[in-house]
Amino acid sequence: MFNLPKLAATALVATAVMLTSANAQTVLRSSDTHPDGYPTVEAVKHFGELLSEKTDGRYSVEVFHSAQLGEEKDTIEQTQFGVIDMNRISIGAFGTQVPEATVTQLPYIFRSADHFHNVLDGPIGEEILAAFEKVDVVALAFYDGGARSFYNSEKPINTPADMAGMKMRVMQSDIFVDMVAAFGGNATPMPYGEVYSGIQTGVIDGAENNYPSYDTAGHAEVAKYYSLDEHLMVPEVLVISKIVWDGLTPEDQALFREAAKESVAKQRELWAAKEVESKAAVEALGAVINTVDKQPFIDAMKPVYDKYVTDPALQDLVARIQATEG
Ligand code: GTR
Repeated sequence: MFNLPKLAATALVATAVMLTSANAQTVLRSSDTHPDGYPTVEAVKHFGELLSEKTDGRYSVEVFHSAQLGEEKDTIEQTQFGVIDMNRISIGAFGTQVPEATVTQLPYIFRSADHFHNVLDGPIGEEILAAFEKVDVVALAFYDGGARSFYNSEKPINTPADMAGMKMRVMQSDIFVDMVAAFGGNATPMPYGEVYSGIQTGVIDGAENNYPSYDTAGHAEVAKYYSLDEHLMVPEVLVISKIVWDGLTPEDQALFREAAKESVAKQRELWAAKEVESKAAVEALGAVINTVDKQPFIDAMKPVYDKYVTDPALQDLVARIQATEG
């Protein structure tokens, strides 16, 4: 009869000892909207392994994939409040909260994957990462997110005029809404997890994303026309809650940064392979892929630049990005 409380008390003491001991382990929860196996999910797992090695097992990471912790916008708020420790998200999901990061959501700001890497791997990338502290997260590294193009259930898009009247899902970011409007379409902001049923039920005609998302979220099943206008290359970013960050020693903060930077090479390798694999997968499913003359699409984006790049500091940032080689 007395055994049960005694056992419970012993367990409590054991837990307390574990928590106060120098070998205490902290498992950080990290969110991702993508399914297990997706390049970003695997990269954050790899980051966790590197971190664990560097901290002799004091820190490790558990990745909650497939939006188990919620849709991106909600998980950002939870990360800001310290409810979720870490997050791998698209910069697009931050909307226009961080002006320096918003420039990466300007259509056609990046000319190629090389240009994207040259910008983000250098001082401009560091400047953009540092800007996230204003919104209570610490950004550790950028991952690849490829080029985003429009897809829909109706017809191939060859010119911006083909988008007239089409309802296109976008991320919940004003700049995405203005972009679709400038192309002549009707933007419908909605969470990623609602896109499949949105297209299936005809609430929207289509959306825009890279090949791996188009493939793994099943969108190719319901929207078979994929038009390669490649209007955006939005970086993925790995962030940690500022509340969690401020509780780390400067030495551990340096190890977190190191592990994050080291995980980038792995993500890029996985990403490059996944783009090829996903393109083949959607083609096998019957996706109709067309190329477009990009110039009219580029020209149509002037109002978006005029609206979002008014501040002289941002004009300078955009000019420096454009002047970067690649
Ligand atoms: C993907 C990105 C996700 C999510 C999604 C979306 O490319 O990796 O993080 O932002 O796009 O469109 O919502």
